[in-house]
Amino acid sequence: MAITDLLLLLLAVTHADCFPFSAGVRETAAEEWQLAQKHLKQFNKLRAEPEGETTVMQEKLREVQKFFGLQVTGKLDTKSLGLNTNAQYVDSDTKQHGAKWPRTNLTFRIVNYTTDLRKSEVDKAISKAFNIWSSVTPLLFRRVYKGKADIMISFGTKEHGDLTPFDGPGGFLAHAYPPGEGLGGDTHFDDDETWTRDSTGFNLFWVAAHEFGHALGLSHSKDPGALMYQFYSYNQGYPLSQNDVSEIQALYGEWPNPTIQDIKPKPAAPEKCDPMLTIDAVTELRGEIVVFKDRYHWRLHPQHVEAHQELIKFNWPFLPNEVDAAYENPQKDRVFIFSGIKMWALNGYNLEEGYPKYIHKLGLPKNVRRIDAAVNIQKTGKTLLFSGDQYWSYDEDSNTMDTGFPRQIEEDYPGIGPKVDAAVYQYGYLYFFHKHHRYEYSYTEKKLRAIQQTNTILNC
Ligand SMILES: *[C@@H]1O[C@H](CO)[C@@H](O)[C@H](O)[C@H]1NC(C)=O
Ligand SMILES: *[C@@H]1O[C@H](CO)[C@@H](O)[C@H](O)[C@H]1NC(C)=O
Ligand SMILES: [Ca+2]
Ligand SMILES: [Ca+2]
Ligand SMILES: [Ca+2]
Ligand SMILES: [Zn+2]
Ligand SMILES: [Zn+2]
Repeated sequence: MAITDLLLLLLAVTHADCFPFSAGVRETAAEEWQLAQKHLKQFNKLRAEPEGETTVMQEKLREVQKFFGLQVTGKLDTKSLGLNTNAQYVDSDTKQHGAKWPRTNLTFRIVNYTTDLRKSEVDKAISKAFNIWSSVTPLLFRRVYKGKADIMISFGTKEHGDLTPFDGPGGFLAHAYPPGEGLGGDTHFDDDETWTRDSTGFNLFWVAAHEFGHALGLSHSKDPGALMYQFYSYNQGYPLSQNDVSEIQALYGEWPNPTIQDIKPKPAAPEKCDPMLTIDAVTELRGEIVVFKDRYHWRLHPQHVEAHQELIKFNWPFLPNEVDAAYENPQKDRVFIFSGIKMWALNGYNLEEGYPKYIHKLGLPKNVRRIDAAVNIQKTGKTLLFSGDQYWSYDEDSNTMDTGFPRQIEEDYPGIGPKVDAAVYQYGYLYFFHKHHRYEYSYTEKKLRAIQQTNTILNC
């Protein structure tokens, strides 16, 4: 039986696919990249093959890891944002379409325990993880203490009885078998990981809920905000997104007696090519464009057509769930993020010391409670800060507000309306976003040149 889930730590391979290099891709790097992709394809092919190939597979994985670790990341331009090597990759291309349990009453047994947590804590995490799925479907899970259960749960290290050995700390975190007899539904956790109740190690409840999704027949979701997304990204609060709920209900139906009120699936990820798309903020970041929308962001590398979507928290766990405005100061190599009356300075994936700060430290009056949009004009060193129908000009060299501001947006930038959602400066043009339109403004001529749809920025 093929395994549905391999949780991989460390290597965000699909990330690499989206933005492995900075603007100037050298030929050798591009060649290496092609080679890496070839390796990855082979690796995926092996992954899809039945057990017995597992040693080869593991070897291949190590090879790929080594390859990426030593070659690709080694060749990264230090100024590019590159791979988020903190990313934990959950891997599954063994689609389980149609595999489901023929009944809704299922049994589980916790065969043994990790020593990282108290037994009662493990019990609690496991039953909470089952409850996540039973609260939205007619599924019922009953715990048994001996003999066979549909879902046998165990912790093991290295070879642990199914010829699919774990790999020590990092790498594979857990795996689960799709519905079926015997090994079907069984869920194994790598006990070389540190299992926790919080986010300090790997959150057992979170990984268990994800794995049980596979044990019930789900494959991975494309929605970066879904529990069934391929990357581990622990979040407090209700873990299911609308996408997870739809998928499980497609298999088992809806919960016939919806009395539980605290079920609030998170809304699905915004679609980049939705003609009515509006955005929260946009900035450049070391040559890439980053577009913020709800709790998600897209990253668009100049060499790629496809924008890559992730949760904001995935790359910057310290940022709030939603942001108001963002801009880059390329001289200082910092990106500034605004949300409410606070601002954060990013150095790549890291938070600059001394942040978050209050936006009033910039010299804004106290009655400004949020920034709608921010943009840095490279050639003047000025940063324009928009709030309501006014804007300010901040001098990045002297770190002071320019006199003569605020000014009315409509007076200086006629044609874009009284307010802006987001702004970015590229190729000598100022781009303003308001609702589902993008306004292209010539900075030098102070002239509106074109109006497009907001999603133009995402190559739609
Ligand atoms: C499932 O379990 C519930 C509660 O124990 C029971 O009432 C019901 O008849 C069972 N259904 C099936 C199909 O076994
Ligand atoms: C738990 O059970 C599994 C499967 O029987 C076994 O391989 C593993 O060694 C056990 N782990 C511990 C910590 O006893
Ligand atoms: Ca089983
Ligand atoms: Ca491991
Ligand atoms: Ca905004
Ligand atoms: Zn998975
Ligand atoms: Zn196993």
